Amino acid sequence: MFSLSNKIALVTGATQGLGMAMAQGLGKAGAVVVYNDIIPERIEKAKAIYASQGIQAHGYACNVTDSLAIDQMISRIEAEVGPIDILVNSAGIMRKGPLESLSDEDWQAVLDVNLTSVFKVSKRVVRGMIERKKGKIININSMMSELGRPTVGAYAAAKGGLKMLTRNMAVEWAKHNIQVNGIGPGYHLSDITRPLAEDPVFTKLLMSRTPAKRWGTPEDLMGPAVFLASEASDFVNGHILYVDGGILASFGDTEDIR
Ligand code: GCO
Repeated sequence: MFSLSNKIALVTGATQGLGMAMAQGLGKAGAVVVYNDIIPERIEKAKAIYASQGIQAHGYACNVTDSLAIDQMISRIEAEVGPIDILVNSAGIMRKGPLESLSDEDWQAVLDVNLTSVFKVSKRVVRGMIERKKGKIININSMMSELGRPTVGAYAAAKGGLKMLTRNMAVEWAKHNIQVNGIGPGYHLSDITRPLAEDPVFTKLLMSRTPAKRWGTPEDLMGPAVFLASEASDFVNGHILYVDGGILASFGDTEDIR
């Protein structure tokens, strides 16, 4: 029930980091991987990485905030690769700063990529899923779907909105046998979090808040992605699966901050 053989999976933002790891997980489970990035140069570089892991992957450059570009990319994928069975909305950016001084442009960029693009891409891809009466959509949420933290206000607002967008997609599209869910990564080593991992003070805070007492790795997200992309989750709708080492279950402990 966890096999993804004969499935085509589109993962946005999957030329590096968490998106690429989840795409690799889907590929290892048998899916044909279609991956996206806004930067064309990254597409070719990623193709070699996928190939080195024996994963059949097709790359498409597209700005996922641009509806016309999205329509052109999805039409090309459907024509060149085939119908999209699984959509993972993983593209995301970070613009940090205190809310009182955050620029309108930074706010809007974060909301456009982390929230609105999910609406735009999903709206275009779901057409085929509705026609075929079958599909899986996985939106990549965050700890910040549930928690705030100084300087990530725009990101938290976007990811909080993404939690409810995920639930509303699930509510509207379940009758078409389309399961929409989310994955909420905790703190996993990625380009966005690398500065934090290099900060001993933050790591001390994080370990006090993480019952598993370690940083997550991108590989920790592979299994959850396969589960939500497979038949094993055919009656799971509107669920945000947090892969966080227990952060959201814990008030924290004093062990690491004495
Ligand atoms: C931060 C981090 C987080 C992570 C991730 C946590 O500064 O707290 O950047 O926002 O990016 O989203 O799940």
